[in-house]
Amino acid sequence: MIDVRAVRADFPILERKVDGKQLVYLDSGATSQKPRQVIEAVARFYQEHNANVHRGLYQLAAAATDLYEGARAKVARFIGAAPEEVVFTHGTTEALNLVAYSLGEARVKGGDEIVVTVMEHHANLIPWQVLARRKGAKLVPVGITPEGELDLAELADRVTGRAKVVAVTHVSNVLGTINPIPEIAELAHRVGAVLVVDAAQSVPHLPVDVRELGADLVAFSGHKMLGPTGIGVLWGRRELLEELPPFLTGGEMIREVWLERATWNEVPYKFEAGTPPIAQAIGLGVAVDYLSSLGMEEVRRHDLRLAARALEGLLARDYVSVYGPPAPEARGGVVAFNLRGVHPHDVATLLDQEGIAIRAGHHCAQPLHRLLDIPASCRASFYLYNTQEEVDAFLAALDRVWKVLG
Ligand code: 7TS
Repeated sequence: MIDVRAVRADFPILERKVDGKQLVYLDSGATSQKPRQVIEAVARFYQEHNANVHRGLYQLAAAATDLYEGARAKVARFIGAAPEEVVFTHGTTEALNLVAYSLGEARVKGGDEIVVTVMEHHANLIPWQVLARRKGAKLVPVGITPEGELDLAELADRVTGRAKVVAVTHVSNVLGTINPIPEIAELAHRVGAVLVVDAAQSVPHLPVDVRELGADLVAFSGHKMLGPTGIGVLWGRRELLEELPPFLTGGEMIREVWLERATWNEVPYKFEAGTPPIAQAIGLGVAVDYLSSLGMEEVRRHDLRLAARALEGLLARDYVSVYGPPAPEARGGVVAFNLRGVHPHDVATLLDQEGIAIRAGHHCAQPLHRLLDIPASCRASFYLYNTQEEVDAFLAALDRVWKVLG
């Protein structure tokens, strides 16, 4: 079991007051807070080791390169991958843009189909829209069941021989739904399609082994898993990464350059043009150490306990509508909801006056909100530093909001 008191002592921001009230941070789905181990590692890099990587012949540059590559090895171990399959990007969004561009160049032509779901974050939708338009390919959306789970029967129908790509989120950032990726991988691979998984909400919260997942390309962000902003990961099967053309071009990603042409570096460097986010990658390595020391099974158990308590409390209030599966085990650590007839922005604003930070809006999932026939929703999301008392404080505060606005 996670010793949440000990964990909280590692997160300096949690001591902060908001308008004199103790901060209750329930927006880790947007970005997580950072333990001092990560904050100190980033500061230490700039104070003691700062140099550019992969080019300097002096000791400082060699140390910086070792730290950067050491972080890659840690991230690889964390997801059950080989280091050369781990590409550092600036975040999930950049990783998915890279994939849509490069996969588009290598594998997609006019008339082909790209299967997406209605629960995608815009980061796993717009790049595919742009690719479809560029290539004259067709975007094929898959819906959800009334319970808020992916409609697997519809997915099986949609993934035909015309599908070149299936792009799906592992965990919905609104519904919380955990999608059965191994099952989806089988459907995709049966027709020779590539499976791209947006793992931005899963790698921070669940034990994820990319081999067991069965996907071909997996993207996630450091800042949602205790790491710094500006660092993300694209994992890909080595053969596929080798086949794909580069996305960004320039320094670092080349082997040899003439005035009129160039050859590409080996993977993963082919996809890391320019100076990478060095301090951020090192910070992510320390974040991964932190998560590993607690154990991702324990992190999952802790999130689940909190989300289950929140879900139970929300479902018991007749003035609340909850979106997504009613069973907590079917979900990650996010719970989206609305108060009957109350605008979600008003809910978030009143909770903020009590020091409680939740997110309200469309959470970069407008098509999903349109389908649910709501303009926006409130979302509480939990992580390893949240407590049951915080969940209870949130529920009690909601009752007060309802008294004022209901
Ligand atoms: N995919 C999913 C499922 C996400 O939840 C997010 C960020 C992204 C992609 C994009 O990640 P980024 O690091 O490149 O921005 N989600 C959210 C959220 O739910 N609230 O703020 C950001």
